[in-house]
Amino acid sequence: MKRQKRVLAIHDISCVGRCSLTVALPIISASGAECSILPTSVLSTHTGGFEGFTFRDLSDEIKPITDHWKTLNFPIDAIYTGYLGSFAQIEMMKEIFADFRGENGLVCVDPVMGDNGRLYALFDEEFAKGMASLCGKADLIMPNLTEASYMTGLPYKESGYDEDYILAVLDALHGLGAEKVVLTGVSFAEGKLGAAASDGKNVSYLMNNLIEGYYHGTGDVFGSALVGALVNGFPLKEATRIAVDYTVACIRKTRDAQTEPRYGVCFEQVLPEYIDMLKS
Ligand code: PXL
Repeated sequence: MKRQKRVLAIHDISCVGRCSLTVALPIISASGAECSILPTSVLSTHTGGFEGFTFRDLSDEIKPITDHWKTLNFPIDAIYTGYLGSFAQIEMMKEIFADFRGENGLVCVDPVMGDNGRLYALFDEEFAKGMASLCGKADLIMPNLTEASYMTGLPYKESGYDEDYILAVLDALHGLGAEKVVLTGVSFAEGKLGAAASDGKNVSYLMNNLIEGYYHGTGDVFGSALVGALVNGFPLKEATRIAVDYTVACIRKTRDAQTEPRYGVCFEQVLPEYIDMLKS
């Protein structure tokens, strides 16, 4: 029987404030791949800008769900993990990788934990160590510079990066065990921002124009667009180019629309641009 590419996206559901699964599902679906999901927790909103959010850990559901899946024996082309709801889920993810990684399957870990030099609410340094060990089980990891610093112990720098610093961070990230690393938040020149993509041999810098301001959920937009491009067969460098350009298009749209940044970026209206990039 013929089949479509399938991505398994494992993130929380933040009901309001576009991030994690409310972003991964539509973007990966737009890439043409089927997006299956495993929710790690349910929150009324994300934790970055709303008072009084609710949080329910779904760890108890994970094993019954995956036990059922094991009876169905369906192929998965890429597993994409993001925000995890508890420390215990880190070990659960390792089991899922072992049980569901297909023959040519790609395991992508976004070690979602923090930004701007700080961990998000609900995470601590112990969690960061756990995330570092999960990164060791992935084929591809996509931290930002904050997450990279918490996982490698290298100092966090807010700005003023040079290539030596970025190469040292990439080297330390490869040291965690992943073959491919895409590091976000890299900048070498004023007004430019992007990502460094390393396959362990070559490093490419994929840059675009910096748009001032803090836009929530862009890491998940970037990661989803990257995974969508990779399952469509784009090599790492080209997939990263697409993810950078799509994320910047989303931010530009949001800036022009003047919507409240904590509600996430207006990624929906630029999905046609993403689909066009995948046709190129
Ligand atoms: O976008 C990352 C993210 C995902 N999920 C939850 C979050 C955040 C960032 O704050 O709070 C629940």
